[in-house]
Amino acid sequence: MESVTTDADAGPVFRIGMLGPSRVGKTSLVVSLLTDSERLLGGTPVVLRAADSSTRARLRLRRQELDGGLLAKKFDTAVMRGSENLTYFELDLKAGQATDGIRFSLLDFPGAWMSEHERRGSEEVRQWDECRDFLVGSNILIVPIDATVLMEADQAAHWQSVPAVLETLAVQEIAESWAGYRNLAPDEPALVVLAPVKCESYFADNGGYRDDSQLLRERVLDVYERTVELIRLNAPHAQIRYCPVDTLGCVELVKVEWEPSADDPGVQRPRGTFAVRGKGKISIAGADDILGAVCSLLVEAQRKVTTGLAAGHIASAQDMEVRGRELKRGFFRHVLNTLNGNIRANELERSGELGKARALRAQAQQLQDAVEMIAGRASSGRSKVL
Ligand SMILES: Nc1nc2c(ncn2[C@@H]2O[C@H](COP(=O)(O)OP(=O)(O)OP(=O)(O)O)[C@@H](O)[C@H]2O)c(=O)[nH]1
Ligand SMILES: [Mg+2]
Repeated sequence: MESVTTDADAGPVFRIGMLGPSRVGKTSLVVSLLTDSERLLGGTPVVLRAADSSTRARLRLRRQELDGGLLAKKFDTAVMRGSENLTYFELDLKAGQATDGIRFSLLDFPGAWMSEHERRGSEEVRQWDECRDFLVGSNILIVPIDATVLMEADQAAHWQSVPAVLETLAVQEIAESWAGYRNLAPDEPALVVLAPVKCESYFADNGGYRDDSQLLRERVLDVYERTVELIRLNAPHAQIRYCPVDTLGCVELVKVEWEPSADDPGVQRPRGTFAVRGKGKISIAGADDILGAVCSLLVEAQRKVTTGLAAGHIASAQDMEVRGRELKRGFFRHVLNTLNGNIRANELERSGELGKARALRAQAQQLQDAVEMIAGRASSGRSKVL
């Protein structure tokens, strides 16, 4: 029992990697997921919070940028600054003032690193290697896809540029490695989310004028067909979901210009200009489906722990030298600790601190109830299990 406490205390086990090239919408999606979680968790005693001050500061900065763009009433996808560093968002899902919660570590990085050009310095190469290791070892891989690239391509030259603009081969290669790695721990949660973003003009459910959602889905599934196939082949247990998101919601695409890429001869990149609709109030759509899918994974992990299905896995994971230290640390032990709250409560009971033990169990129960409630909510109607 002792080693359980030590392992879970070692830090976050639930890892989420954002996988996508430059300007595709990774950072915006992270901010949307966290912003929308406030609404989704509203009415429950549970909060999803930045777990450290640098994560808090980064989120605030990004929201200010967004608000500024909306106040200016015009939204150019090239105006927002891209990420410059590898960034870990450390997040806690917890009940009220509880000290224990479910810790998530989410990685965001400058997507330009995926385009392996020759001028890269050694530090960039090192950081990209770190990213790749994290992505391959995560439980959840979120793949933001720029919907404007797929929906506004209407000439042969545009379509020829799509693989380079979306870096589909690099995405495919990492997703394949991820699936191979996940297959070494088939009991552990594994989820890939294909998440088209910048979808405002293709859905009629969030202030948009027309519904091209069917075409968007067809195009995404067509372009990422091989990626989905490779995940299925290498990790048959992994869930794959399609979850289109509007991170802004209150904008309409008014113009797209395909411009020659400065770095890749022959490649054209779309530059979209969005007009702000109405009062310019952000209206995130679809992010709740991603949060719901994450909560479903937690519920499933909890079920495995309580029915003892994970016990064999915990034992066998110790022996697997091939898997990284992170994976061996034991996903299920962490879930056991946080969702049950039992281990620390037992210790407190033994030392006579019954009031604290009771509070701890109540918090763990609240967290579990909220996670189950979110997992059980109906989807927005946009998402689909693939
Ligand atoms: N209209 C609209 N614009 C979006 C959406 N998501 C992202 N954008 C815009 O797309 C641009 C790029 O978004 P980022 O989130 O910075 O993209 P990124 O993938 O983090 O880019 P790098 O940091 O360079 O890798 C920004 O101008 C965003 O405002 C969306 O859902 N709708
Ligand atoms: Mg970014």
